[in-house]
Amino acid sequence: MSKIIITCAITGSIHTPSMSPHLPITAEQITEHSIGAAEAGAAILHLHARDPGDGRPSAEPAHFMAFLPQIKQRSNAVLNISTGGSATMTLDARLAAPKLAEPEMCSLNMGTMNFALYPAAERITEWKYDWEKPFLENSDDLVFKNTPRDMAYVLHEMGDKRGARFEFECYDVSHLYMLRHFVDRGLVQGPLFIQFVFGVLGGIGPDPENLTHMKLIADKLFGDDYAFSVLAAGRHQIPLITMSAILGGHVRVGLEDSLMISRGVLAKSNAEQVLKIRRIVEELGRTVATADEAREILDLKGGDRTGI
Ligand code: KMH
Ligand code: ZN
Repeated sequence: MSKIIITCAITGSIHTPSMSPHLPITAEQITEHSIGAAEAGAAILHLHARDPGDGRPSAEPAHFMAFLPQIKQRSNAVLNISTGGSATMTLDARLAAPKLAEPEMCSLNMGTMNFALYPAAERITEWKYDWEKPFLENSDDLVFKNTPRDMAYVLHEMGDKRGARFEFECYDVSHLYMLRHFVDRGLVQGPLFIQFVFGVLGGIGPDPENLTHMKLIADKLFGDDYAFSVLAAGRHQIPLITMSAILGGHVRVGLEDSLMISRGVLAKSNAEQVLKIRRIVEELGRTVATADEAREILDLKGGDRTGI
């Protein structure tokens, strides 16, 4: 088995400030969490931005540029910028910062889908900011739009024109077939890095049987020319990614995907989650990849060839 790549998704656009006081919001917080995660063993940092005033998800290039150069200066980690942003944003808004930063990696969401966050609203009793409740509740009528035309556009703008490689976010088995379609059109080249996403309401559920099935179909569609990683929402995070490590896959942690470190206990930092999965995978006999080893495995262009 090759070395295992730990990706850490630092803040995302799903959780809101009322859910955890530890969710990084400002550029300084996102920087410190990122450096901590990298020092703990994350080779890849998956990044979104937030408005430092009230913590809402932001696509503003200035918000990204307030932390990207700082992280780059202090760490060799691969910087992976989300092109998913938040489901509430237009594709042009989602792409503004990645186009400017020309990162080594960016995410690519492989299908249009529901992205239902509203059940989380019921668990919150005290709201920190006015925007949070409607943001979560209105997700009962929200479409996360990623049409084939959108995907082709992201592949062209970020891949062909800027040399980025992709974290292909696959929330269902159907998304694997969509990815295969883009391979067949010659718009995507291996080695592919596929993120199997479990537990988003609107995507595939967090059952172990679904992971073995996703892997079975990916093996069939992509043969040896792909690597997979797993992320799972909330309490399913550690069990499902441990299963990925056992099956030869890579792992993703981070407060984007889960705010917890164990049952009923909030994670105080992203680094805590990195250290936890690192302990587990090392006990299982896997060796954690450095950032440069991840660059080699994923055939990335190099940290010196970005716009950051
Ligand atoms: N939020 C995760 C479920 C993206 O940023 O493009 C998937 C994700 C999407 O990270
Ligand atoms: Zn993300």
